[in-house]
Amino acid sequence: MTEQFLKQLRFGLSVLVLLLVACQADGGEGTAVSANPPLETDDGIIVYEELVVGYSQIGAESEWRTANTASIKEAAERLGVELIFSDGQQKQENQIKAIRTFIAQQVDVIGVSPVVETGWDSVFQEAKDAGIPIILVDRRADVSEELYASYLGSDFVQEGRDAAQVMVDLLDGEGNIVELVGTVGSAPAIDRYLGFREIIQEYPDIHIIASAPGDFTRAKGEEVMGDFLRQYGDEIDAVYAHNDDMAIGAIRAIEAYGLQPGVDIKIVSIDAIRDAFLAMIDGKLNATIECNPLLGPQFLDLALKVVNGESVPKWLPSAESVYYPEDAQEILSSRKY
Ligand code: GYE
Repeated sequence: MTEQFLKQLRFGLSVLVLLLVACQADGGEGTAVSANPPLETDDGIIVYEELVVGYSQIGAESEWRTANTASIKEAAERLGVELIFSDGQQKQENQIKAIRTFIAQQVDVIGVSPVVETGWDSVFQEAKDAGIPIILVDRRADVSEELYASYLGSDFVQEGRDAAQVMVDLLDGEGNIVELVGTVGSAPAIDRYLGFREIIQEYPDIHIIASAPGDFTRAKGEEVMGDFLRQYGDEIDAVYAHNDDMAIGAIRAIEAYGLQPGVDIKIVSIDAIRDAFLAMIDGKLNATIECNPLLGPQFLDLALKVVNGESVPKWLPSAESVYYPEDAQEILSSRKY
């Protein structure tokens, strides 16, 4: 009887031990997970300090881009967000690699400013399959809406229309324009090209006599404007540059050619960086259309909303305006980029 009881007790104990071991094994896994702590606070709401964000930036082609990068880094620092930042050096393949690394690192959200519009479907699908939302910042990608949570950025078509309207007024409805196009295949280059033509086509005496890529850089803007001048000389009445940096390059080329930028050749560009205000004060640039690069705070606000499952708009447009030389001096002091 006693032996029978002891046997049962031993059996019971060994079951208990087995159960404890099994629980511990489970707990062991739990410990491994908590080394990489789950996001939620006690009330289930994720806060900035818990957020891990991967950001794939295009590079550093312009002053706009430098201001954009600084804004994202500063906002992350201020809010306590862990930011893993990658510089794509103008190459889509580098950006795709960065996104794949972010997926492997299991970040909470991926922000990306796509250098060109197309070719993102597979890598965005990989992020979606891994449950990591993508937020497009500054530039749109040509993918289906299910592949990203939101797009934060400007209306580039409208910027092109605004630039054209200003140009029509400057030229008084007639003249020859040369165009410095941004990075080939990029959303702002495509849309600024189209928006500009939408308006210009209504003016039969205005002609776009040449259009070539200047890659959004000063150096290329200067080089291409030099080519335009050698080819068309003083037939050129105006330059439309898809960004201020290329306009500043064009100003140098026009001066080297012996003409007066802003006077002999009118210039309209986009971004509204500090140097554009300085060029307007010097009378060398006739107008700049604002494109706001200070997207850091809005991006992280969106990121937090997305991980908390809040609904966000598919497109959050930035607020922008047009600036002219007469206001340049006054506005310059308050410019943040
Ligand atoms: O206008 C240009 C830059 O994507 C809106 O990229 C941005 C553009 C900006 O390098 O200066």
